[in-house]
Amino acid sequence: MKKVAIIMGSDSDLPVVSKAADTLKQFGVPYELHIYSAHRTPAEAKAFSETAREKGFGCIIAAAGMAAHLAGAIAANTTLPVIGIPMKSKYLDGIDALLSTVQMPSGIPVATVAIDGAVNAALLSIEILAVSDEELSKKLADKRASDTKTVLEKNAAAEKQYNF
Ligand code: RP5
Repeated sequence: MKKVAIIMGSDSDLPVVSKAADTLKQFGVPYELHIYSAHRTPAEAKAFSETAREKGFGCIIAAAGMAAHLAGAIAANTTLPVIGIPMKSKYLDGIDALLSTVQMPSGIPVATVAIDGAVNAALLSIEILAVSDEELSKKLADKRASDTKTVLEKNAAAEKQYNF
């Protein structure tokens, strides 16, 4: 199976981004996690992107906050699919990172998830790998069914408590 890379701009992103790692683990998808910054360690971020395909990665998740150029800088150096997570920061609530990540120029796509959307980033990366992996695709369908069941159970409990 192809691996997923999780790259983040700072260790301060870890508490949120580790949820992407947890999700990949739940699905049995191999991953690597690295802290590389587009601004503070641009050489490492570039080298990783340029060699990711030959190292067996199928998708890259890139999380960054503030002037968040990491996902775009990675996408500029690979044709692997790149998923950007805009991270919330204390000044502008993540709107700065959202706009920096999502507004890519034509030709260099970044699939941007919600602010702090680490779980969805992981799920999207799994969906990308599952295009050519039946077993993974079945796991995704099972998870959807189980999530739906949970919500319907909550609905039943709420209806029972509040409706008369
Ligand atoms: C970004 O700047 C990082 O991704 C992080 O979200 C933000 C702040 O980084 P620290 O100053 O906490 O290291 O590059």
